[in-house]
Amino acid sequence: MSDEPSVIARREGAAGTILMNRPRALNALDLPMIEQLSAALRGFRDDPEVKLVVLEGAGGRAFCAGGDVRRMRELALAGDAAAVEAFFAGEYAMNLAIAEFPKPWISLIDGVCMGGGIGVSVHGRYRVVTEHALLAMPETAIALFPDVGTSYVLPRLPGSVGMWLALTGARLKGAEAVEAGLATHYVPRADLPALREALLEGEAEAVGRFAQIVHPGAVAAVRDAVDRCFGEPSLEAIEDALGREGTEWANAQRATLMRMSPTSMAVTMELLRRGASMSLAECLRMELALTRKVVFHPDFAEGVRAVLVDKDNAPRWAERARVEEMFS
Ligand code: QUE
Repeated sequence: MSDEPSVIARREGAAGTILMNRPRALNALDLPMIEQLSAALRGFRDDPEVKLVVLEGAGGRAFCAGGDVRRMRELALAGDAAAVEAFFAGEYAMNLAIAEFPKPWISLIDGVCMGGGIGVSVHGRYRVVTEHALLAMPETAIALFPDVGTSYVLPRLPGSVGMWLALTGARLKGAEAVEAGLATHYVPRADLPALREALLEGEAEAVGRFAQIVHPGAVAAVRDAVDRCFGEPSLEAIEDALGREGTEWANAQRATLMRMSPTSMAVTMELLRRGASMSLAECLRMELALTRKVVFHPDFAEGVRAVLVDKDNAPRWAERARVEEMFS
């Protein structure tokens, strides 16, 4: 139904609850949703009855698949820089407001969570994942870059895990996301209704009572290789290091990198390098400045076309652009 609200925010007991409700678009964030989420955040911040916030995605398949990049592509092709700016400025301001939110911000991630979905969850204290969660920063596939404050978050993950996730867009299942540090707690889907009920009492600590221990798994298994390869200082050196590994995993990572926008990968490396020594607010400002260049580079329209519009997954990338130009 087009008249269904795309964000449903209400007070339930001692909790403010927010439901991202655009399930046919996998709850991807458009500007009206960002504005409604921001308004809900302000309301809950100033309501003394609200002790914590619970954020969920509707439809059972997705938490939030990202941002409205199809629309950004149309706006970029139309040359509407002001509308592009309005979207990203609004989204990044919301990301910062979540980081600065003075009460527990608890995301229940029970499905796809990419890009903008990471941005509405990762800056909060509690990121609960289930066995159905799938987390990724896949922007290099559409010639964007890891944004929504992840230029702050990714360089602070263990070793070179952040660079690996940023360049390859690797998809992490729920428990793997806890291993990597993107998520904080693993709770089976079957226990989410009971956890939710407990949270409505206003005690964020309930999350800890429902959480199950995550043992070292798929991320631990590749961690040494990730650090050896993705800790290298240039794309060429990363590709060479992956070649030296000689494993099926390393070959698969190299094949993945070959499909990504060369410009986007170079921008991403520099972004994470800079983000490592900046505050979240500074990172978000850097990301916003980058959108003014990257969204209008031909690779972005081509990447969104290939992945989300025509879905042929056969982007024809431009030659790698000069990174200094993108950051200037
Ligand atoms: C990179 C992205 C996004 C993406 C795929 C990428 C993104 C996004 C979506 C998406 C997926 C399914 C939908 C939808 C959007 O996919 O930001 O509306 O139904 O929103 O490789 O950054």
